[in-house]
This record gives sequence, structure tokens and C-alpha cells, in this order.
Amino acid sequence: MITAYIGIGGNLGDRADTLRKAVAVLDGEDEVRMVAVSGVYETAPIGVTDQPSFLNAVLQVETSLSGPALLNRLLEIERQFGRYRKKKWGPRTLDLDILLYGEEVIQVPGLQVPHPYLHERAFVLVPLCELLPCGRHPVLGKQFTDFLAQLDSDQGVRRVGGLSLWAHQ
Ligand code: GSY
Repeated sequence: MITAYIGIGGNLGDRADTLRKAVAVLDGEDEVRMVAVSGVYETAPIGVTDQPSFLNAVLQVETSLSGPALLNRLLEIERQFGRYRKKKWGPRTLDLDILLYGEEVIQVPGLQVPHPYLHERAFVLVPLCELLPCGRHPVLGKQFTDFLAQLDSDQGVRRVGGLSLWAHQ
């Protein structure tokens, strides 16, 4: 079994409902065990800024799936939730990204792990540091908390109080 960290987010429709349901689907998979789910954050859009704000969180799972097989399962779940994504950096109902897959470095068509932007994005680093406060980037070697401390701004990331995506913690 490998411990993987998955970024989850969305900025269309009933965002909290979509994220909660997607977590339940992933938790129901035979080859994936949900271990922990971070708090939920309301986050300003990065990339194309003229779009609604996102809800983001990070999931810690244990899985017997390979990295590419896990990605395929995540893409299926995105489709199941009617992922709408016209533009590359544009709005979407559900986004599931593999951030870390153990300490492994994966570079195959369609999948790069660690996620190439993970160390630059507060909407990933803040929830990731909640789950992995002493974690280190497997390639860049620096602690995730150090990347977060060195960002120029908080990038508009705000914890949403009283909202949980997973009933079991
Ligand atoms: O890369 C994930 C999709 N995405 C996001 C996101 O999840 N949150 C925020 N705040 N901005 C984003 N821009 C993109 S693209």
C-alpha cells in the first residue's frame, strides 16, 4: 500500500456537496482507503482570475493502485460528477489531482508526480501542511511549510469553519 495525497477542488454548482460526494465515492473504492481529510478552504482562483472562487482541500489515502491507475480512477470520478472544463485554467465542477504518491517521482504522459505546481500554490500547501506538517518535497527536498512561508502572499486562502468533507473523522 502506498500513501498518496490528492488535491480536491471545484468552483461551479454546489461546491461543498460535490466535494463531499466525491470523497464518499473515493472512500467506497476497494483499492483506496481514506485516511484523513483536511479542512475546507475558500480560495481565490489562480491562473484565470476572472472566475468564481474555489473550495479546496487535500485527501490522504492509502492505495494499492499504481499512480496511473489511481489517476484513471480520479478522472472517472471527475466525469461522474459531470466535470465541465472548457478552458485549461477555467472553471470546473470537480478537480482531483495526485499531489504525492509516496516518495515516488512519476513522469508519464498525462501524469507528473509530485504535482508540478504543488509547491507554488497556497490552496494546495495550506491543506497539505495540515495533514503533513513535517512533510518534505521528494524532489526539491524542502519542507512544505517552508514553501508556504516563502510565498509572497496568502493567495486568498481562507479556512471555512464548520464544514467537513468526510463524516469519519
Ligand atoms: O488546479 C486545480 C484547479 N484550479 C484551482 C483550484 O483548485 N483552486 C484555486 N484557488 N485556483 C485554481 N485554479 C485552477 S486551474
